Amino acid sequence: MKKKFVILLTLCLVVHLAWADDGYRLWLKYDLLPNAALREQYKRQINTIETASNDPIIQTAARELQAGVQGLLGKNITIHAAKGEKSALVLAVNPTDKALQGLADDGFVIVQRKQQWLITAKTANGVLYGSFALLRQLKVGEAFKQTSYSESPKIRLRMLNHWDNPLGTIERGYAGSSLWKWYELPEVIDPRYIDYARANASIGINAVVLNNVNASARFLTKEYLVKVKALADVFRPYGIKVFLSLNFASPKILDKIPSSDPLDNRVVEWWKNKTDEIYSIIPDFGGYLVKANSEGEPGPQDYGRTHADGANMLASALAPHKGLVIWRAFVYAADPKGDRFKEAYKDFKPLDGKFASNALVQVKNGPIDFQSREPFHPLFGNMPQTPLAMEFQLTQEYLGFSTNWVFEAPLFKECLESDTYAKGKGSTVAKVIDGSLDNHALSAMAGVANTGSDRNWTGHTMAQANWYAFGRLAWNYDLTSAQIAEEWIKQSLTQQPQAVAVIAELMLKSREIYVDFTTPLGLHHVMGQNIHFGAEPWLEKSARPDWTAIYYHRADSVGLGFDRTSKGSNALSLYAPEVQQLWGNPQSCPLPYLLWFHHVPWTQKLSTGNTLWDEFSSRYYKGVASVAWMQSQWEQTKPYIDQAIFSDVKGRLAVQHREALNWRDACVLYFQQYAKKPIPKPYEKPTRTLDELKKIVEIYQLK
Ligand code: GCV
Repeated sequence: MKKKFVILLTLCLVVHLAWADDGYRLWLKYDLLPNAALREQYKRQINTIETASNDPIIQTAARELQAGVQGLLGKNITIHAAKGEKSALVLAVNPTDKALQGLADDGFVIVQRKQQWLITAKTANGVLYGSFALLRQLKVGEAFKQTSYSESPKIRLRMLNHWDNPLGTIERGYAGSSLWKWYELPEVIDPRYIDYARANASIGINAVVLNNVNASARFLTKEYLVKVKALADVFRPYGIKVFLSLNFASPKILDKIPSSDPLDNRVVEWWKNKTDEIYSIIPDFGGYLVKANSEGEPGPQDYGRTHADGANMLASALAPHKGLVIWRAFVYAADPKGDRFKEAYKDFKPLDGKFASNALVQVKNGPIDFQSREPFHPLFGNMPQTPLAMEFQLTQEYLGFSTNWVFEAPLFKECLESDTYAKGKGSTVAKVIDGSLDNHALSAMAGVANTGSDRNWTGHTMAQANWYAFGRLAWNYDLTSAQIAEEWIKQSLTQQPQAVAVIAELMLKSREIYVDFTTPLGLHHVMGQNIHFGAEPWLEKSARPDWTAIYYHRADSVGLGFDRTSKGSNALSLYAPEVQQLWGNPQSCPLPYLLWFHHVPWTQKLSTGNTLWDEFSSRYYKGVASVAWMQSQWEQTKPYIDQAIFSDVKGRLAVQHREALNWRDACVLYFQQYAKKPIPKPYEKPTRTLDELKKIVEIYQLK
């Protein structure tokens, strides 16, 4: 009896393990295509992979196609030199091919002839992206309808920024520790580096910054550069270039040069030599990302120089090697009377046109700091002579870490589609970023990575979709959030139509639900000081005024919100007149931005017909109810989802519900003290007191 039980238990475990999906394979699952007809059709069409090139990137493409086709179609296929055989999948670099005219270097054409498939591009990278596009089509279970299909990326540099530290921690990382095992490098190459590169290449990401922008100078030492080289060697065959964040005081820290003044010849010489050394080790090194004079980091202003002086000194060290300097605009002085909203503009706008030709300025999507909703950053459209790179945050610092489900594609698109009116209607942020509005050849979009050592890479399985969405939008920002969600679900979770529809709806609503139970109507920056997922609207003291909550919400007996009109900080004046008109009037300002720009009386009637207080407090209740709705919707997917993923997401949704209740009760009770109004019907007053909530939040904040 005992023996039988053990056998049964072992069998159960084997079945469970065979079925369990730990999320490691992301959207790169090459399991047998469920659609038999399609499988047979492709099987007839693809017998071999042919390539005339030994280029390592082409070889990567061929190997990936081989693995994909074998897994998806269940058919062994070989790779061999070009022979022009029937039913071959041919990979070719052909820069003069007429079909490629007008496409970017990374673009590609897939041609379906009677007897062959042909993936052609101007560069090996293009062939790689074409190969992944073909695999994507197979994975989502669709046939190519056109006989000729082409794509071309809109942005040149599609990069991840890792905020990883030498000791393996990740600033604002919620998925374990760093992927980079610095101590083991360069001798040990974790196979995970290759899978990371595959995932990036599959969505068009072609550059990575390995380390935190709050940078340790250690990364520039010889000891670390050989480690960086080892990673660059792994990533190169996937078309990915490596960049480093640097510490501006490195000459001082590493070599005791008495200054780090960018106009001091000793400093200029130091950076030139260091840069030459880097290129002697990594010949295709991408360049530097710099956070300077921000949140305590050193920079050129320490010597009375400008950001442009600092950037240009580095740019000239990089220029002979065709390297780039990416200079961040995330700066803000601690001025209790000022408005942080305006700080970056104040520093950078006067520098427009003063940056070297191999420099870009990287701007966060909004003026404060990756809040769940921000108006677009006023520098977009205001620095026409400077290529501006976009910085989005994939890691969910202000979006519930890895216990909340927030699909970020709608957030990214909202910003990219915003109209700056810089050159009249249609001057969208996307057109600023891709260089088309002001004729810049350089263009870049960066995402602060959400990856870590967790087996499923991103902690919350659903956060994989944010990595995926970032890559897809950097490639083509015209894709809709719905398209991206559907692609991701079909490749990563299930192709069962009803489940796809349920999950897609959850994804598309998730960001708005998060906004509702945390910061509705344009409220912002009321989270805890250290641990940014909880509410702490009562936070009034911090090392800096602009790190408190009261600086932003300005609640009083009259109303709520930050007046940024001409009667207040006048930050609105940084935008084009059309934008000012859109947001400037509290009666007509779209509700999602209302409290960003106006101090609104509690009793003011909004377009919904409710007063501010009623609308504001109701949103919290609706938000919590929506999380409960997410939980019940998720239950419906159970028969169609891997059980390990199903249970994990179910658990995280339960945590999200608990956190949503905390946000609701904390904010409603806190702001009610100012509004002095009852909770609107039919909602019940929270059963907990504000003091009880404060205690809970204190525990979260590790105080
Ligand atoms: C890397 C916010 C984050 C910091 C981050 C900073 C930045 O302030 O809380 O952790 O530092 O942004 O983007 O530089």
